[in-house]
Amino acid sequence: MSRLHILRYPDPRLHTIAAPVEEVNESIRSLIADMAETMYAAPGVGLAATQVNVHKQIIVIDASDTRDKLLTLINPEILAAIGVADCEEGCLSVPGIYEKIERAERVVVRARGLDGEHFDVEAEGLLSVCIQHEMDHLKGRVFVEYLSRLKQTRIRAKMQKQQRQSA
Ligand code: K2U
Ligand code: ZN
Repeated sequence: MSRLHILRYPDPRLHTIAAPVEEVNESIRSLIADMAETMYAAPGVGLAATQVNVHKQIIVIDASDTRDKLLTLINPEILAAIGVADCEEGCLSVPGIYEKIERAERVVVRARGLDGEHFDVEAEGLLSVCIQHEMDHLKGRVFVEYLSRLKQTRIRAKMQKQQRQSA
């Protein structure tokens, strides 16, 4: 396994739309293992393949307190979105920025797992928010794009300054 580089906003590659996974094979499972290692090391609660510059519909999430319950979602689709909730969000691609975003309170998601079989997840709370956040990544959308133009401009400038300082 290896840790992968996480793209930083406003990298244009974060706006790529991910393609469906055709076959859940060893190559996909190896990528998922690397994504999980990268997520745990960050540390983060979730990670989308888009963030590591792989444009396939793959998400890894571990919203457990014990950090030992990895959820893998391949080709996820939302079957139902219920209610409305505001939750503070962050993003490994936008370090140091935390903002309240309005999301569905609960979601029902259908996806393929590591075995390639379909399964459904009913999620609420942090898991629900994270699933919606990660599925946005697969659509090429970063959470800061829900904010005002002024906030987006300030965040973009802050990220570009961080990039210059770490170069
Ligand atoms: O996509 C990512 O960069 C991973 C996010 C997932 C996430 C976003 C919003 C709410 C929960 C999870 C990272 O885990 S950011 C770290 C974090 C965790 C909990 C709450 C806020 C930020
Ligand atoms: Zn994110």
